[in-house]
This record gives sequence, C-alpha cells and structure tokens, in this order.
Amino acid sequence: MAEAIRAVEPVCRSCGSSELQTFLSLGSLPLADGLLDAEALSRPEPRHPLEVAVCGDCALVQLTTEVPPEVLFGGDYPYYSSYSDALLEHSRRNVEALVGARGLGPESLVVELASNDGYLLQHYRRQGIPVLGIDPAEGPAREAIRRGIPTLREFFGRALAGQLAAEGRLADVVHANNVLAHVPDLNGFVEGIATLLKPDGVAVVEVPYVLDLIDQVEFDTIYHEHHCYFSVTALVRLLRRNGLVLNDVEHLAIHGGSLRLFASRRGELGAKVRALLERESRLRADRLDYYSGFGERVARLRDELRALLARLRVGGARIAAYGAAAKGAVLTNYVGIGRETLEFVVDRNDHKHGMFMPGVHVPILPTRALRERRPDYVLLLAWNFREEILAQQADYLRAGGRFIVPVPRPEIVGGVESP
Ligand code: DWN
Repeated sequence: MAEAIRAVEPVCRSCGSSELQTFLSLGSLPLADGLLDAEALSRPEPRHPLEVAVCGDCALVQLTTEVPPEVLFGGDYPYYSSYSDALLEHSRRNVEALVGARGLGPESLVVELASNDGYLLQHYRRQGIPVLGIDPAEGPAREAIRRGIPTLREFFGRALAGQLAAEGRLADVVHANNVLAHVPDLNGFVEGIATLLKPDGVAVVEVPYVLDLIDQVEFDTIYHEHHCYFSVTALVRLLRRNGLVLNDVEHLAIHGGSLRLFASRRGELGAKVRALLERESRLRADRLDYYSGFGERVARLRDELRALLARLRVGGARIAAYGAAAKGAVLTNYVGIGRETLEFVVDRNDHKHGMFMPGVHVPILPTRALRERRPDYVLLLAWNFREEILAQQADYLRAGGRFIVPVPRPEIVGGVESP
C-alpha cells in the first residue's frame, strides 16, 4: 500500500487557486480506519503525512495530500452508522420533518449518497417512500441491502448522476451526510447533486463545521479520509459554482458541531446563511490568521493528555479506552498512546472486535470487557457521543469507574475525587 499516497497538485480542490497556506502538520499517521487483524501486526504499516491548509481565495480548509478513495473506502471499511442511538434518532427526526414539509409519498424518490448501512433511508422506506442508496463500501452496502434498501455499490459523481438522470431517476430529496469531506472531486460531486435533483428538489447535506473544529480543538477529526473541512463561506462558493444555492442552514451539535445545509437550484441565500457568512467574515475565518494558532493549541492538548496519563500510570491505575473510532486512531497515534498505557479499546461495532487499532496496536473488544475487567479509567475516544456513552456506562461510573474526555481539553468525569 506504500504507493497509496498521491501528492496533490498544489491547487485548491474547490476553486483551483494556488494560494494554499499550510497551518497544521500532524506528522505521518496510519490510515484512521485501517484496523489491523492479528496477522497484519507483524507487517510494516504505511503512514502518510497529514498537513492542512486554507485556500486564500475561496477559504476552503483542506489536506495537501491525497490517499485514493479505493484505498480508503474499499471492502473492509469498518464504519457502520447504526451503532449510535443518538445518530439514528437524529436521522429519524430529519426524515420526519422532510416528509411533512415536502409532502413526500409513494411518487417521490429520495436518494442518499454514502448511504452506509441504511441508517437513514430505512425511515423513509418504513413510510412507503421509494429510496435509493449509493455507497462504495462493501460491508455497509451489503447490510443496507439486507435491510431492504436498494443500494448501488458505487462512488457518486458527475458520471453516475448523469446516468441516473438519463434513466429518469431524479430525486425530490438528495441526502449527503458526512460525505462531502471524503470526496476528492468536490466539484464533480456537487455538480452531480445538481444534476440528480428534480427542478424543485432539495439537497440536504451535513458536514462537520470547521469553526467548531478549531474552537473545540477537534484535531482528531483531521485524517486522510477527510480531504476538506467546511465553513459556510467556502460552501456557498462551492455550491454556487456548481449551480446550487444555499437556501438555509442549521447549526447542529452532532459530531462535535455540524452544519445541515439545504441547497437547491432555486431561490436565494437564506437569512441564517447570511448571518453565518457575516459571523465568519467578522472572525476572519477566510484568512490564515484565524487558523494559525491552532497547531499550538493541539500541541498543548497533546502535552496535557500525555502528562495526565503518565501521572495515572505512575499511580498504578489501569486504563482502557472507549470507541475504536477513526478519530481515536488519530488521537492515540498523534499523542503516542499505545499498549503501555491502554489495556484495550471497547466498541459496540462487532465488525471491529478482534481487530487492533492502527499504529498503536491496541486490541478492540466488545463493551462488556469494561464490566468484566473493570479498568480504573476509560479514555473516551468517541467523545462526540459523550452523553450517549456515559449514560450507557452509568453502572461502570456508579461502581467508581472514571472517564477521561480528551477534547476540548483533558477532563476526568466520574469518581469521587480527581487525582
Ligand atoms: O466522517 C466520518 C464520521 C462521520 O464517522 C468517518 N469518515 C468515519 C466515522 O468517524 P469515526 O470513526 O471517528 O466516527 P464515530 O461515529 O465518532 O465513531 C464512534 C465509534 O464508537 C464507532 O466505532 C461506534 C462506537 N460507539 C460505541 O461503541 N458505542 C459509538 C456509540 C455512540 C456507542 O454508544
């Protein structure tokens, strides 16, 4: 896999400008979703540089190198959306609101790009609304089909959109949640959405919000799968270039702070969009100086977490982690937290059990290991689901267990007193 990395042209992947200004390097890290089986542990593991830049012209924050999508989202992609009850509920509420507001029914078509295991489309299907999922990842797509969601196992872009449009399969609603960042050809993808929509159709797109990433020091959401990190400023320009207008936007708490975009081929920039554009302009989020202190804040978090874990180890504490998340791989590798510190990581996703975290090789076990092995502390790698996971682990906490929440700064939750 050593040939997997591709040096990208030093131009912006949205507007093509050569004004890319680098503001962060996380060093060379393994692929965040590249979980290892026992056999792979003895083989050399490829690492790829992770450097982030902002475009001085269109404000898009982006990586400066690229791992091809076939490597990132191939047969063994381990991310399944349905393991979070909070995410399922978030999706169900979104579907309810859209069905009501747009009067969707048996004559409608809803398409989801990166439909994963059918976590969202299942809610339309239950109401008899025709759906089509599109996702290149074999395991999740197979699971969606098992649930009765028609799914094309393909990468979406200009070509596939043209093909669907030629077959008359135009959509009333196109969902694209947490996928825009994963797409190397951004313009082709967004143009494809415009092609796929009926004239009065709407695209509902969720992306992590780069201002929250910076504000809350969510550096561990930066990894090779995520080519871009979006502000409203960059999004408005990207959409407009490809024939879409950002009619409305919601700022949501999910995944550490996300934007839900409502875009169509009609209308104008909504009032909430204009308010966020003004805020970003006031904060100068389209300029390098907004991002330039971020690296120091990330290094400070790393040093504080290292010091905390070292102190706990010296005191004889037993430590495990929760969430074999992609962001967990970034955090453990960047901070340097391996088997000397973590006994194991637990995760609800049984596709990950028996595997090992990339780079640091910590074994992944079912969540019952927390009950059975009773570590003193659990490092919460899936901090974006903090409320959900702490509620699930109420027994562990009641029995004296403690969580270490690493982001936005290391914090101990639970227990009678802090060390
Ligand atoms: O963009 C992406 C996002 C949205 O999801 C990806 N490229 C991949 C993935 O990133 P991640 O792996 O960092 O995502 P999560 O959703 O933060 O991962 C959470 C992990 O924790 C999953 O493996 C599931 C697990 N989990 C659990 O074991 N018990 C999650 C919850 C809520 C739980 O209760």
